[in-house]
Amino acid sequence: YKPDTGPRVRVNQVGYLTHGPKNATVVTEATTALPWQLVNGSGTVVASGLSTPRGVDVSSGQNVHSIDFSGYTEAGAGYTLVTDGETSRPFDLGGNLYAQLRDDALKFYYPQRSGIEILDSLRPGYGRPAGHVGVAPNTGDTAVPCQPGVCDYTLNVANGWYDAGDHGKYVVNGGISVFQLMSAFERAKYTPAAQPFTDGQLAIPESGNGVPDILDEARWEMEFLLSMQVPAGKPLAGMVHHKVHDDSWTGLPLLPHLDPKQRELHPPSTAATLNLAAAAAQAARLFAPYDPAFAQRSLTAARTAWAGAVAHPAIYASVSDNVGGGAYEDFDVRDEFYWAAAELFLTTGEAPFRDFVLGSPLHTADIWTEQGINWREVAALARMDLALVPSSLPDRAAVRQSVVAGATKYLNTLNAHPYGLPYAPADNMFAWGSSSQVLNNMVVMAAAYDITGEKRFANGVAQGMDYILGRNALNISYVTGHGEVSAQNQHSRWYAHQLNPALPRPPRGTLSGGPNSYIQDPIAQQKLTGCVAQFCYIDDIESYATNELTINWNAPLAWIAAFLAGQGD
Ligand code: 9MR
Repeated sequence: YKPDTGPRVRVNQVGYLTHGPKNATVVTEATTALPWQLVNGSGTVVASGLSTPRGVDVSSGQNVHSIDFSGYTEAGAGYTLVTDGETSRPFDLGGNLYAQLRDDALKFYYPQRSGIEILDSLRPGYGRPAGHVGVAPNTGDTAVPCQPGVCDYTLNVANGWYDAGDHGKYVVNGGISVFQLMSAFERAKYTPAAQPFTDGQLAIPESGNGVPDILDEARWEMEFLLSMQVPAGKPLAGMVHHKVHDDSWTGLPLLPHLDPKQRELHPPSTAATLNLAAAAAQAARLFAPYDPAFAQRSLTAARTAWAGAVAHPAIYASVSDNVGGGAYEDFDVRDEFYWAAAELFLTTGEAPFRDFVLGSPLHTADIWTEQGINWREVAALARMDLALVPSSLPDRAAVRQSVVAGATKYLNTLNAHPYGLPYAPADNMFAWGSSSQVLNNMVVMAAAYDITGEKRFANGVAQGMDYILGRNALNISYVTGHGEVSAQNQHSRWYAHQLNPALPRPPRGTLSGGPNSYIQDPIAQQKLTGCVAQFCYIDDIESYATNELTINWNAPLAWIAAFLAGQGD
């Protein structure tokens, strides 16, 4: 299998900030510097220079040169970069390149909702009946029983977002996703340069209710997370069920309201419980000005969840509980404890939470690994909030320094990488959802920028985006509808256009998981065996391990696009 990767000059196909860093990569046999020309939309050469040979890039196996044309600062559309007889795909130079991406990445969530009709008037082409509301053939999420023998009650867990391309809803993944959306909103509160999140921004049913749309969207998921808590008076009260999904996997394509399989609550886990505690504590402080009652309900849930986790600190989801839904297993919840304590402290200021934070082994550990932030690893989310959200934490200065140290690591990785990637996993093994790992490392650089004001960190974020939007070995934008050639067939049971042309493709602004070296689905096994890192990707709906869409991957995309939208031109 040889993918068509188009012209050998690789650029950010959306564009570059007028006064920001502008880098490209060219795949070539040449070992000495090549002349390049920047050509504007009317065909005039407006800048030129020489490439820098970078040798063989391990993430692609290609001999490459990099090109830096940051010196050119005229805004305009339809530029191309020409070198070695090749012309890049077109791109813009401008100041307002990321507001649209931010909004699209956030708009991804509404049609991902369960429990509510998706209005075609708000998302032309994407309208569909409410999923899992108890209307046949659904068994419904309005009164879901547990797996046999797990509990004697049912819960109404009809809200929330579907996790990904499947029909499952998983607390540990939902928690980090809604947290990052709320974190984008919270950052704007403390960062004067950030563009505000407004009511009416996202064309959702709640638009116009006086609450910023990003919080309304977050609340749809928060209501789900809250509803997953074990009721008072029941065994493990205060803990949170790990997930809800069908008793066996549904096939593709299948719209949510047509899923006939039995829904089941899976046992509570300490990880899910702490995840809810963290997200609900954060929600409590952010919703307070808009809906004090909801804020109070969230805080109460966060406290009872915390108590539940302290009482049951080692109840783990089973790795083999993966029939009909993902396992999301995690056998080390020290980071979840750290995160929940951090959020509870930031919201309440209470000494016991502060002391737990200060005593956690993760508070001073080097947590800035290549895959530092994901559903299993959340310590960095805590550390960044402790650094950025105002508080009386005694060692806050050291915490802020540690974030800068982590960001410096990612920046060094990026600077050494011929494709400008702030991601160089051990043994060159790209993870499932690698696009999100890249973006999450960029979130750390963005946090360092907020702490220091040093432009090199903001520039690192902009360069990371170049990779996501086309400066990569496959010459593809991993975000649907952004860039001339973008991912179009992400794995989804309802955006299954590839299988049924009557169904839509994923909406504009949908991130693909991206290269995954581990060859974990049948299409990858058939077409990608032996691939080198960046080549371990295929834009095929059946390749769920390289090309799915998820709520936790779009969240850092939205976070980063919002950051870059506030970077001026
Ligand atoms: O994103 C998850 C990835 O980190 C795991 O390696 C993988 C296998 O357990 O599962 C991924 O999550 C999937 C989940 O299990 C089910 N819904 C779709 C998720 C994205 O592919």
